[in-house]
Amino acid sequence: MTDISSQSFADVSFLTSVFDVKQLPAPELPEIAFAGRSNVGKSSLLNRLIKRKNLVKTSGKPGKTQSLNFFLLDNSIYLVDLPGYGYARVSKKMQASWQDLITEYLEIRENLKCVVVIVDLRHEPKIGDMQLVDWLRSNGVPFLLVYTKADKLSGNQRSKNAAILDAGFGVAKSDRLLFSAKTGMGRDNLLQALDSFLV
Ligand SMILES: Nc1nc2c(ncn2[C@@H]2O[C@H](COP(=O)(O)OP(=O)(O)O)[C@@H](O)[C@H]2O)c(=O)[nH]1
Ligand SMILES: [Mg+2]
Repeated sequence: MTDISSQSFADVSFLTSVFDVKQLPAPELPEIAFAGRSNVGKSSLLNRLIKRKNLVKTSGKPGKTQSLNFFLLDNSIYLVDLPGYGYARVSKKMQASWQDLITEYLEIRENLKCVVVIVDLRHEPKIGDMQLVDWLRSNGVPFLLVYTKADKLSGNQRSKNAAILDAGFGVAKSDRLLFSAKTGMGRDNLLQALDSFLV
């Protein structure tokens, strides 16, 4: 049994970028994937999680990540930064090819324990997020919702917005958590929640 909350995070390294499922590393370790709209704060969340400043590249250029980027944590767990979706300025054709890659990956990846679906706490559920959650549900892929950028709202607004997102996605309070890459809020909760997927 592997868990993530007891990892030292002493050893985290970039492993590989995958542009085609044929390039996927052998599925010999449990894997957690991170998905979200471009610019939602996915790279920032990953860096906060692994206690690194910028190992996962954050960028001002949304829609840049076109590959599945694999990181190896303490020789025990693969963490995968999935391409951001929903960026209007990339062509339809390009959006379709990313979607194909992500869908194929999610369908075939036998060691995938959980997809962390990251959404912005400040906004209402967006169509791309709803589609992803619906797809994960109907395909039986375990997922966890994380509402990020919580530092940008007051306590009151946080609960209000979280309730709107819960209703939109049809999840219970226990199926999601609040996070801030800026302050580190929610990191411990996230690690603990992920443990329950890794058993
Ligand atoms: N205040 C605040 N800003 C954040 C947070 N997470 C990300 N950001 C900012 O949002 C922008 C996009 O972040 P990035 O991690 O590159 O998003 P990605 O495209 O989803 O990987 C950057 O300017 C980050 O500094 C957060 O929790 N709080
Ligand atoms: Mg990113």
